[in-house]
Amino acid sequence: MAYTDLRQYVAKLASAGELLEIDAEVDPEWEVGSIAYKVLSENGPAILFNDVKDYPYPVLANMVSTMDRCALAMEVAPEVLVDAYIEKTSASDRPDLPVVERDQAPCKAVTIPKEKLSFDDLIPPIVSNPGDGGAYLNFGLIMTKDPETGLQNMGIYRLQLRDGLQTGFWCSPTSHAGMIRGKYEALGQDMEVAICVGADPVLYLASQVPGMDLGQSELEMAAGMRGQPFDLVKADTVDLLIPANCEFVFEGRVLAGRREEEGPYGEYPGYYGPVGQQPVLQIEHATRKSEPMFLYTYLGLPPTDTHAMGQLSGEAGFLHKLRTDVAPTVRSVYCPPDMHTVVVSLKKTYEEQAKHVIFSMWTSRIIKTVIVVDDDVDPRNLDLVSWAVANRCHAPRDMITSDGFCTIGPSPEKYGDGIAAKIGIDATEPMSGFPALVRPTSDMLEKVNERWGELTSPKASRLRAGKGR
Ligand SMILES: Cc1cc2nc3c(=O)[nH]c(=O)nc-3n(C[C@H](O)[C@H](O)[C@H](O)COP(=O)(O)O)c2cc1C
Ligand SMILES: [Mn+2]
Repeated sequence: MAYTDLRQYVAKLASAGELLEIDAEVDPEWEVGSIAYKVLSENGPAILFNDVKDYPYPVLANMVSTMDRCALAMEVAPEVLVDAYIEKTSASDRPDLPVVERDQAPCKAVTIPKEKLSFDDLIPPIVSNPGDGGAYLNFGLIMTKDPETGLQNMGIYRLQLRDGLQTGFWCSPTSHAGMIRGKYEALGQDMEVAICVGADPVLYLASQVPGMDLGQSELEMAAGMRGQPFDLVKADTVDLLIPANCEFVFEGRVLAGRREEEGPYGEYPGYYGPVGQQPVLQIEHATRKSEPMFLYTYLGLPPTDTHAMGQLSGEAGFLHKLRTDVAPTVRSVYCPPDMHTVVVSLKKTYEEQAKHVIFSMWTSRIIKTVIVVDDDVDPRNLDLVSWAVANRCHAPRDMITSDGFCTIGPSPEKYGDGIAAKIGIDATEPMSGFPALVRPTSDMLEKVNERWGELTSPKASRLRAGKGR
């Protein structure tokens, strides 16, 4: 059964042992981010902050920051997560998106009267990292509409909170929202926006599916991934559809031609992004559930929600691409959570195949480093991967670099206007011949496996203990 809303997902997190509830009061200015960072760096659970200082509602953090939690979000077993993601994001028959009446929409249970509208009562002023240029609303599903086609887009863009019910609105010019905003700017018109905070986590995963065309609907994608229709409702003051079961809705306009200083902001490479002149969003209307829960994501060094969602979409997308473009004998793909590296395990069927894998992965704008290993190496086992690089890679022959690629992401290592270099490491054995590997034969290991129960029985352990070992 698909999740109806964020609270149902939180209940699932709790029953799966994936939730830490913190009842003590915590400070949004430094403590929420620090706690989220600590728990993430220990690969810990999602966190429900029940008492954020001076804020009336609970705040959920780190909701999909591991592949296991992404699997919970998609309601599949972790072992089949990547395959399920490939299948569901490429499925063509997606369930409907029924539009429900306004009074049936839980997200509109409470409308905040205009004269009482204030960020203070609605948004916890969380500063993720000490060098950030202030508090941000950073995990809202942001709806916009292409003024030429009328088609709606959904993505996540950070919003720097300011006085006067205004926020910064930074979106990369290569994102759909960036392209759409450019169209409004050219028309000299404000851009209508609806920000939906807290919903079925599948909507968040769908918002990050890469490679979609401008105009392709992330909402439809989400319905497909969820395998069930979900309800939408018309926003009150802007011409956009929003998930009926989200926790908070903010409606407003990005002001044509206006620019203000935005940033700095701790970005996913683990460095602060620069201050820039960015567009300004004016919030004019807000509604909420009767008992809403806010949603926050820590951003900085991996792992975070951003890295886990990138890891999932990367592994799925790259596995699919390599199996179709290069070879069906690509065994598996691992994306470490830095967002720019991919390790591919391949059963080579001709000598140069690893190079073809490298070039295929270089065509992705996000990938900088490609490591190819043989199919006897689990790409997730970075110790074995580095063993393969040490023993199977002859650098002058097997390492290739190339400069001058357009790339995405705010890594400080890039130079010029988003230009970066790429590296490929072929750590596969040459097919022309290599010494035999040192290890027991598979026959020997199979026999050991057959005896495993006997070898590890309590009696055998006692005998071992008796020998003083
Ligand atoms: C937590 C989080 C914050 C993000 N913040 C931004 C942002 O501020 N600006 C941006 O351009 N992309 C941001 N992204 C990435 C976009 O949401 C992502 O590229 C999305 O697919 C863009 O969708 P679109 O191409 O339909 O606009 C963020 C992603 C996550 C997970
Ligand atoms: Mn889009």
